Amino acid sequence: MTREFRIGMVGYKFMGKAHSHAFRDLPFFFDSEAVPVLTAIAGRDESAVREAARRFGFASYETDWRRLVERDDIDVVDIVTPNNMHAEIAVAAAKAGKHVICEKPLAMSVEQAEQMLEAVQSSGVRALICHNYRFAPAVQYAKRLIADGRLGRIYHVRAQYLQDWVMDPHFPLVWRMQKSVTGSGALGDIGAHIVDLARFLVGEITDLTATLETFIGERPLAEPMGNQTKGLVDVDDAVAWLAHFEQGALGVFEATRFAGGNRNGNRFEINGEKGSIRWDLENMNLLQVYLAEDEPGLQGFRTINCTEPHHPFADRYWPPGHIIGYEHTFLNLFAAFFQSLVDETDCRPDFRDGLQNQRVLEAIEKSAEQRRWMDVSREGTGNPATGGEC
Ligand code: SOE
Repeated sequence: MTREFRIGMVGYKFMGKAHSHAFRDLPFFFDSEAVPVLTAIAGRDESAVREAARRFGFASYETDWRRLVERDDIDVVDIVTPNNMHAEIAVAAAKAGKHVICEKPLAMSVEQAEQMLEAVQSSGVRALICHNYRFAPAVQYAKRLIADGRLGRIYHVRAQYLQDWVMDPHFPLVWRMQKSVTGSGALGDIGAHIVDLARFLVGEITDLTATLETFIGERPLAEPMGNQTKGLVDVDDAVAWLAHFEQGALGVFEATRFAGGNRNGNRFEINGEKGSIRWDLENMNLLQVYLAEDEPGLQGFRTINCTEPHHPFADRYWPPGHIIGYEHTFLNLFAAFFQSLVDETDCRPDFRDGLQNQRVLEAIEKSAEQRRWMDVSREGTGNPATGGEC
């Protein structure tokens, strides 16, 4: 017996395309009883959103997201807008009794993230935050190795997210570089991903010290306003931070849009007492594994192609060696979410993960501003780790 979940999407650019593709391809690979139905898509520009509806396969479109959220033929609202719209849409959707899917970072602040979680919890709906990289099979297998104790006690988490798409000073001031729209720069856009991977694989971060950097402070406006042709970049181009984990590991993190030659270099290496693992999104099916127990002549990192029957999600796709891609991380993420709706169980990462992620981001910003270690509390924003202030 199939359960249809009627999708109302708000937004239609990069993530709109990735999500729509995943919804449409799910039935090819997941014989779940949950079937997403592309019912409506909303955007302010009527010609653009009508074209998106046609290309992505939505049955209808709206030019006002509020109308979409109120429609009684929508079960799930999928938010793929710039970050400054996430909170208002998610709260309205939850209050209208819709389940919510929201792109990362969850919100513009911890306060907004708390309001979004509260709206979801009080409405009894379920809400997913799209940290899709957790659902790369190699990352899921890394989690299994760590959880099974194959690395033993974890000493180090080393995570980077390296991009280079805005290194040209003539690249215009797009929304991902305007604080009023995005909240933060590389920090929330790609730093949020490595925060989530570290939390998923090793656990919670207790305190940190950080620095933010903006390399190019002024950029051409995409559309000049009168005689104003340039605008200020008021967000970070790069961020680096050190962190302690609740279970005792030491974290070294870096996220930047100025690492020339790295197009989407989301990477981690985790070192434990019994072994180490390495993963790189740009070779997403591969996991490098070092096990200290290997005989002396075989010591070193081995490269595993996570497409064997034993590997997560492998049975959903192709025979061994037939690799899958970036877009399939969204299929795996959404398949888990829709199954949780059918089974009425929790699906992570949910808005609790989004809120905790937002707390780490806010602690990073406060640490950089105050040039000191900051606690990452479970209840609020980061507090100075020294002096016992609370
Ligand atoms: C741009 O930096 C971007 O599209 C991010 O917004 C995504 O979250 C990341 O997965 C890829 O790069």
